[in-house]
Amino acid sequence: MEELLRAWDGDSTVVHHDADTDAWIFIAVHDRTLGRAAGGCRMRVYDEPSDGLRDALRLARGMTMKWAAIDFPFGGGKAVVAVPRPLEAAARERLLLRVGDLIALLGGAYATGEDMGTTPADMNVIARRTRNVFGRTPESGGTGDPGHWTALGVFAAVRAACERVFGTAELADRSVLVQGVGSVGRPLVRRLAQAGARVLVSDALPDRARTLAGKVDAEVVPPERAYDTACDVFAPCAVGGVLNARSVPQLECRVIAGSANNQLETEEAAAWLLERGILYAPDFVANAGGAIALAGLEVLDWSEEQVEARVLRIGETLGHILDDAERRAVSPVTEARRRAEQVLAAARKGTRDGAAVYSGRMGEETTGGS
Ligand code: PPY
Repeated sequence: MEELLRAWDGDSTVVHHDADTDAWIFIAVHDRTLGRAAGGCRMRVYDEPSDGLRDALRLARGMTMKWAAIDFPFGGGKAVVAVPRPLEAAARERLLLRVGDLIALLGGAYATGEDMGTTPADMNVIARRTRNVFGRTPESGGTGDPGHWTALGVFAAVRAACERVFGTAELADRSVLVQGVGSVGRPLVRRLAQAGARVLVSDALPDRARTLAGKVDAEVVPPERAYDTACDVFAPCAVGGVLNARSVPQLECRVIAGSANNQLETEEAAAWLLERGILYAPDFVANAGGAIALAGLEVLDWSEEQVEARVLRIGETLGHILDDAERRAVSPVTEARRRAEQVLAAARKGTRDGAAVYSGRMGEETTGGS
């Protein structure tokens, strides 16, 4: 953990060990140039606590890129709760309250939300300790699971990428393999099927894949065949690190666009994809729909129509990135990073207006919880 923290280029990290559950809580605040840090809270079992910390640090950096890529007034941050085993309800609740206490302690520097392994109901629990929470249930005043918004953005990205590669954004008869049919993969599959695509679904939980496939007339691909099954578009919507030295040589697709965070295991994977002629839509651009929706609906006072229009613009943004990447002969992810870094650099120089637009709904802790 010392090594990871030393090598990290971020702002601050909270590390907490919970004696009751033997869980670790990591809160990583990567960059606050554009505003207060915001990003989800992931909960899962890791082999080692340090794997949880590594995940938090990488995911927080990804959020810095994501907010900058869409030019939203937030900084990069993420929380990871590394549990030793799935917890029973009471222990889980106590642990989430602890997460809330730590977020409150940060005094508004970081706001959380749901992520892999957490739910809107979990956000309600965290909200008992801090106001800096996105995505509570609608009954509790939140906007709930943003998964369908993320899916809409990925859908727009798939269309934009197909337009570049196949000359048309039309998805009729295009084959799309969706890896992971959770809260984003499922609505994405439905949209793709509606657009006439030939959908292939794969999930680590085979029942989940089979059930959905039956409903939308999709084909089920076993998890171990997700990489070498021929398709036009591969959409990773589950875990990160799926594009690596083992998977890239196997891929039989022309386009990669999905919702998983940190799809590239290492930087080199982007170059390998470029060499193989596979168009990779940078994850932090393609999957920004959830962040846009949470920020738009819960802080910026946007209507659903405004959110929808902004999420669909992910397709245009990606189009510009792909054009410029081609012109500069770099990978799309290199170009997307360059643009994000430009937004951050302009903000650091103070040449852009009003970065800290953050309504009174979140921010400094005033209530002290309950
Ligand atoms: C993500 O896009 O990966 C997020 O974590 C989205 C988000 C944004 C703001 C609060 C919580 C989650």
